[in-house]
Amino acid sequence: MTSTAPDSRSAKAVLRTQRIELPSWAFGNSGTRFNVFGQKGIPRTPYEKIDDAAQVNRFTGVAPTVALHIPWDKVDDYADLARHAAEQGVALGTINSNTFQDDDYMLGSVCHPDARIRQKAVDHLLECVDVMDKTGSRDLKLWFSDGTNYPGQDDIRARQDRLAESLRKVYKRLGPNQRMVLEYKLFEPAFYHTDVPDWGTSFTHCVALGPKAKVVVDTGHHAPGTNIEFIVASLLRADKLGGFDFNSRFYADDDLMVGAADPFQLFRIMHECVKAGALRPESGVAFMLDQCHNIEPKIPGQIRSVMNVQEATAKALLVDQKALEAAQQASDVLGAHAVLMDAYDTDVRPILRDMRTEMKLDPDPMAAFARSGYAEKVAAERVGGQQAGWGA
Ligand code: PSV
Ligand code: MN
Repeated sequence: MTSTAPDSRSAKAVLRTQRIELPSWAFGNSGTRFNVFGQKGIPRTPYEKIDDAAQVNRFTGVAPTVALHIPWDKVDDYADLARHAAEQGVALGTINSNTFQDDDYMLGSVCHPDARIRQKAVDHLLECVDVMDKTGSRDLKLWFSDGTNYPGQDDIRARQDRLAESLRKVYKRLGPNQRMVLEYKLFEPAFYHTDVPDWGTSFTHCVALGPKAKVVVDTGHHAPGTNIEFIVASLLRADKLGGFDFNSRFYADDDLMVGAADPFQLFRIMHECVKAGALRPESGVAFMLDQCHNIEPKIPGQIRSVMNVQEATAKALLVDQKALEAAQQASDVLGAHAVLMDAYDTDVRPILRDMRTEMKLDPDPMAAFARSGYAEKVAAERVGGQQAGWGA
């Protein structure tokens, strides 16, 4: 029987067009609630964060946009920041909102019982859309730390009503080419209930809002053992997957490099994306990283993460879809599983090295970055000033 397996050439053609967005905050100092660890050469301004992100794109060739977090990346002149990004070969991407780092939000933001605080949060979200107008960004990313710590603390249903009303106000403000993407998270910082804890809640609100509202799947925001690829498949089926915040977890929201904890899971997620055609830019699915590197150097941490996504994608592209479908139709349980595992077990690193060479990149981005001397250069130059951190 002749093989119907996709060859490495067709996989490379898709991999070349893959786009992975980088989070500006991944380049700042990070840590846990126990300590934020300072590293040498950390950017002091959004401009310097963009310079660092541009290095990741320079060595991987597939990370040409940088997501901003407001107010962490607030600047006087966004057109100037966009110009600076373009000079570095990248562009500004998703605008992430922040309604979690203000004393007023202790009991919530858009779900808060006090109308004044809800309005303050909505005003911030509207300000983020103003920023999007200036940066030309398509997506407003919403994540709410809202929830309660104790049963009875607030009315769960009333909070959902407040959430719906606040979201409606922001949705109305979106331009024709703008979207809002609503991220869910099981728990933390609230420990009893969270107002957007799961994809069902996010989905329900997005459906009620309309076609410009989509769900974001942050891979770190699930209970252990959750079948994330099922969620991805379901959202893709309903045309409601706005994108990913990629990272990985062993325990909770660990924010480790994507694919580090469970590369098989990442492959299974990418398999659903490939099957649904979600890698095509027209699909509107944004592949973003959302990681805080606590102990590893930032730029190599991001390069490694991009490579991990590429490797999972390459394996997913190698799945023999025709053979898989035939085995599934024939109720051949082990045959179908074997088709999937054949792709997963393929060493795709030579394919990616080839592709990089064809793209006039170094086949080994980690080594090439280390050799470039950039890390030593910024460590020597970036002396004084306030290093960016998670929250600045
Ligand atoms: C919340 O845990 C989250 O995943 C949201 O995306 C925030 O904006 C981001 O982390 C900040 O790192
Ligand atoms: Mn996230």
